[in-house]
Amino acid sequence: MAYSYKFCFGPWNISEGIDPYGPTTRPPQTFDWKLDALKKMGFDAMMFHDDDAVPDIDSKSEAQIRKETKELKKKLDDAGVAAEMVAPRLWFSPNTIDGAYTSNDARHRQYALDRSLRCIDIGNLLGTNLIVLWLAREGTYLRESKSGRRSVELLVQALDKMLAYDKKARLCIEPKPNEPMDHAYLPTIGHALAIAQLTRDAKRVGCLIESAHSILAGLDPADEIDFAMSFGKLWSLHLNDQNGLKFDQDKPFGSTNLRTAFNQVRALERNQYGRKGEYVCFDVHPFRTTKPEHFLAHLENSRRTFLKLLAKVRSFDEKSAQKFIAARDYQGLDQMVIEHLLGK
Ligand code: XUL
Ligand code: MN
Repeated sequence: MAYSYKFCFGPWNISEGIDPYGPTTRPPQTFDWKLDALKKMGFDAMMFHDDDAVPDIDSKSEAQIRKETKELKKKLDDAGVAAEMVAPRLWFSPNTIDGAYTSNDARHRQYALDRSLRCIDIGNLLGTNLIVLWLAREGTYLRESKSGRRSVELLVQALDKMLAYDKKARLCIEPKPNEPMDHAYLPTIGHALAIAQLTRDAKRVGCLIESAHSILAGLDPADEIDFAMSFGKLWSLHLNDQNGLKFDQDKPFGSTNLRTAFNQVRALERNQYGRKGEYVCFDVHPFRTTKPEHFLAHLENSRRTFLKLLAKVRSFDEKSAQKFIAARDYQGLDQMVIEHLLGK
């Protein structure tokens, strides 16, 4: 029997429209409003940065962090919503101006590590052992300011300390090739899976694919999905869309390229993504022009597009496709895919 997928998004996906050249265009909403919206829309889980779970986390004591996390867990339980993952937000603090795990300042590296360990604690209290690491500022504007070799060593040290801190924690690397930096040390899924092999427990280091990040790396996200899933390493997913090699756009899933989106859903189906409890998360943002009354449309639309593409994947005429493939008639196959997507 065909199985169904579970869906997820984060509080930051109900965003206010600020960009580097203009202010917000929609009023902020409270966390409770966002959780209520998620529940009403019938999503299954919420993903968190550590400071989505505990705002102003750096100014709070361990005891206060525990208290607030437990309060959040109660809210989630009451709403019947799971916490999918927790990610340390390592890119806002004055301590991470020169990067986090690879900062040239040992005190700042320690800050990044301490914050990551607290993030594991928060995950445990929220009922998830999945820790997502998007490294943001681990790149450098100036190649000569850091040694790439040393940075890899520092990254491995940080991963090892997290793995040693909690034997159940699973570290999920979310690669992105650029933005906010021009380059990153872990730009692709290949890099994420390779660095896992250098750690003390490679089995507990996996990855998260974001469609836009793969596209920014010049790769096809469907190929990244097949690659990661060949290693059993795709533990989370941020579906969205992206118009070429520009800034990260976090457009609704399928917004730019329906066929690429179709192929991502196809890769997920062929690899049985979700069978081990993984969620389909949408890391999408409303367009800046979106009015407050359409605040949630990008999330509903992303799921709607996903489900419509899932129906297209499941009704794809595999037999006819195989005939075209056997005859090396890829022209015919191409048109068949286009007409299938266009519908009657
Ligand atoms: C940044 C990005 C992040 C991560 C979580 O491009 O995608 O929101 O998903 O830290
Ligand atoms: Mn993401």
